[in-house]
Amino acid sequence: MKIVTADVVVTSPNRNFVTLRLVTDDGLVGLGDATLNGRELSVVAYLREHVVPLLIGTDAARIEDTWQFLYRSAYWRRGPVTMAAIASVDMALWDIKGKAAGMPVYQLLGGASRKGLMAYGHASGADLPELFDSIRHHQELGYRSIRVQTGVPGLTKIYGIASQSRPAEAGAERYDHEPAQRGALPAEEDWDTRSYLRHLPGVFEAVRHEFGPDLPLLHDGHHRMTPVQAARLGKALEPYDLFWLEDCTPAENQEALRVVRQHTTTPLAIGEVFNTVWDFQGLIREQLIDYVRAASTHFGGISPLRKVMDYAAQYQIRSGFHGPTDISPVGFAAQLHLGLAIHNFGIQEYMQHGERTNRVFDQGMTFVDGHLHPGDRPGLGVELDVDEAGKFPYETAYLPYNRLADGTVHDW
Ligand code: GCO
Ligand code: MG
Repeated sequence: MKIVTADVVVTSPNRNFVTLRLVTDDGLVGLGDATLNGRELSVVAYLREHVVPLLIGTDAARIEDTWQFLYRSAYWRRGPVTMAAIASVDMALWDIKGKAAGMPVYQLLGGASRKGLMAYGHASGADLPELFDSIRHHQELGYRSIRVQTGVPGLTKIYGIASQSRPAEAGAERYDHEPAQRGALPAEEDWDTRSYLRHLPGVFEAVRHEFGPDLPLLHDGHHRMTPVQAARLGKALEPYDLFWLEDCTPAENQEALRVVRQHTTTPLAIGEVFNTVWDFQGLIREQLIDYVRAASTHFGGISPLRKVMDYAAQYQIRSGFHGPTDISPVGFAAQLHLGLAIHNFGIQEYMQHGERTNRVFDQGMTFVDGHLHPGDRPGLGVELDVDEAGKFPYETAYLPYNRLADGTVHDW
């Protein structure tokens, strides 16, 4: 089972995606996601110039060996570009192995540990009425767990507030209700942590009052607070029983979480910008987090994500894999298979891709009563329509960034 073709497919149906497509000499096709939002073409170059030539002629059955070869032979380890490239190879090889065995990948990972994966959606609103409407809309879409992001008085454009509180009705032309936007330059947003900290607890109080104690609620701090600010927020939100507070401080400084932990029992999730097992090692060992937020796409694929989840299991730390629309249907499927198989699954973020994306990628997964399932097609269960993909060439798109009122650049 040798790899005879390795193509890097770049397409921008509702947003940019980079997909590695491997073909074996017996005609099996494997797909892997290599999308790095806002920096997509760097991974394309890494794959085309440095990885594809190494893959041709190699044995597609050797997933772990290929992973170790790509990781160790580069000498320059880690980093989002390298790990997204390796992730796409790892996923494509799992896809091929599943197809060769005639089984969905979750069966190869040990079989299903549950019937389906609880998913959360992104509700947001500039004010309370808009936010409530968005939460109801997500409930109508089938979500049983909701992330809550809200406008802050005095700030005009901030992270996580969709221009439409009912994104599914925004039409196929939208840029997948995510913050990145097509255009030559990144958009500038504003930020003020004191206003945010004053405003947010009242929002959660109102949401709990309106929707009751049962609904799991999540919030993303998007790396914006100092350790002591994050500690204060976690404490202030305790009465509203959050499922998690995500990325409360910038993820580079892991010691910050020790300070946060000393002050609050609000569960913490971190890791969407991490790219190796090593980034989680101390956080897991010291029990500074409750949920692993990595995405298979940015983490080197299914194989290393499995390893970190097995380590996390020893500390009762669960998964909360990153699932915005910048994870392609292929990367998303990869983590659904893993989430179904591991014992310590927690929750799965699920933003829905646009209609054009779903024409390029035919997905085998289902979403029923708030729960996802990867489906039972052999492999990952996603097919790529290469002709359809070719209709949507790459378009420059950047994530926004933040400035404070005095002009200082802040974490976005
Ligand atoms: C999330 C994330 C995303 C990121 C995006 C960046 O929790 O889903 O924070 O919204 O901002 O993936 O590319
Ligand atoms: Mg996040």
